[in-house]
Amino acid sequence: MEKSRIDLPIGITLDRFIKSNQSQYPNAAGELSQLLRDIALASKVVNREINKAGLIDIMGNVGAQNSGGDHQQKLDLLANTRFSRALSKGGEACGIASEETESFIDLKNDGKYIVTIDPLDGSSNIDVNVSIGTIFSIYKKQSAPSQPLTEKDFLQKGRQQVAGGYILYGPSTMLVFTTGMGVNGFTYESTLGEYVLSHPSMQCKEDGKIFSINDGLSYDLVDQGIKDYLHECKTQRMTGRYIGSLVADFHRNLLKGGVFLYPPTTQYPNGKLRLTFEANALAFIAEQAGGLATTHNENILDIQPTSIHQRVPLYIGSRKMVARIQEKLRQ
Ligand code: P6P
Repeated sequence: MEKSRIDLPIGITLDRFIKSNQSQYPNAAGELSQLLRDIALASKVVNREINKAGLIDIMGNVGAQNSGGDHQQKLDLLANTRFSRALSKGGEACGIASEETESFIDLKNDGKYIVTIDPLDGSSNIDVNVSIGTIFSIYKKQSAPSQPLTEKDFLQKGRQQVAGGYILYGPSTMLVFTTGMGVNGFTYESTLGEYVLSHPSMQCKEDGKIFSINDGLSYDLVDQGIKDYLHECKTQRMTGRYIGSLVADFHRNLLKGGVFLYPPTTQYPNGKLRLTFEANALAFIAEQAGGLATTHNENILDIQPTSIHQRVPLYIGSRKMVARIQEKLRQ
């Protein structure tokens, strides 16, 4: 007889997962574990505010733009405050760089790590109740512990990440992250206030039939190779799916197989998405799950950032599909 839900175990909570995996890190003294908990805590607060966005006056934009020229939504700023406050109080991060702020913030503590974060990606979808996300990367502070933070600490290659992850605020809220030993997904159980392991050892299918691109860009594409690739997808009757929230599009492709493309356009000659705040974390996850993330000719994780808000072209998802894009770009 099928077990009733009451008999089923709660499952492995994020706390228990982190604790049980901490022993795999010989030098771990628990700081990274605590930092991941701090990020998870902030996400629970943001999740609560997103879920009631339609009921209190936190929808719409604030009439200002961030350093990238994006119109800031009220929830963008609220999320930025929540994550910055949680990380500052937690004490494990000594600095934060956020997509919502021009420069990095030195938290002036002796934390070993720095965090780069897009507090609320896809925020233009908030008012129409479409899934949005948070994207974060964790790096070790490079400058000497006694020295103040410098911008160089925030210009590390994606391959230097200690951890990378995202929170997807969708029909259910999920936290997906990697510390370089595979990718695991946790679903938020709001009645318990816990993230519970729901997607252990996530793998990206080697190939897929879903391509994600803003088709409205068709006449703004600058690379014939991308036009040829999209034509090939359509002649092969692949499925076009585009949510307009990078985290949601990436997560679907991770689970079902597929590729997300944001190529150079006449408006964004270097691509629209940010290397530090978006591409690096998702590229770390993609690669750990067996997928791939590149620009035209470089693995995202190998790019040496030159500025915190640097944009890059992004092709990310099933390995064979990204490789096919590369072939088309070389023709
Ligand atoms: P477009 C949201 O603003 C975002 O940064 C990503 O989440 C999303 O994939 C992309 O931009 C959407 O851009 O130009 O298609 O609206």
